[in-house]
Amino acid sequence: MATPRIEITLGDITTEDVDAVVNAANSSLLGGGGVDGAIHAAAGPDLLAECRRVRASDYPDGLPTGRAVITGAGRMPARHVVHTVGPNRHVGQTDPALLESCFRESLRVADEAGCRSVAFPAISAGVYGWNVHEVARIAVRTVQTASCENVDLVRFVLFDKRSEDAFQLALG
Ligand code: AR6
Repeated sequence: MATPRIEITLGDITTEDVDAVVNAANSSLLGGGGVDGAIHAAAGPDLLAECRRVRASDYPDGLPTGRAVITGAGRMPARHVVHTVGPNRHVGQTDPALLESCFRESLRVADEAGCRSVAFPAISAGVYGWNVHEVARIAVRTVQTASCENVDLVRFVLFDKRSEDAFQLALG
């Protein structure tokens, strides 16, 4: 068991050649805008079909905030997508423990699936309205205190310079 090393990069997470890409999904698991829309567009219809099956069989009421579930990655270079639901500030979900849970659970699920490399976006820093500096602090701290059997690389893939700077600052 070891703590994964952290990399920070600017880019489009859908092009990452890692074992698992984390999706900032919503509880429906059926796609949406932002990074979720980009991942479904890049992965193609097989991902949506698998999400529908997972939703129907395991989460008929939707995936709860802070939880994570793994699927294939369709046409993306990655092998898996880990879908997690971040807290939505606009509906009063302001507890940092919920966001910490997204990063911890996603890492745990990827680790259990044997993944060695995992790419994360800035979960909840877009439509769900969290300050990217707070997201970055929670994300970095959660990975730095994690202990994994298989995951040895976590790459935060940020979509804009401001987010990249926030993560660099949090990493110190
Ligand atoms: N690669 C990396 N990061 C990206 C990409 C990309 N291709 N596209 C956007 N981002 P958001 P949330 C960044 O809104 O706040 C969806 O509709 C984006 O700039 O995607 O967790 C879901 O279905 C921002 O920094 O996720 C949910 O309904 C970060 O990813 C809801 O939005 C997260 O922004 C989830 O909202």
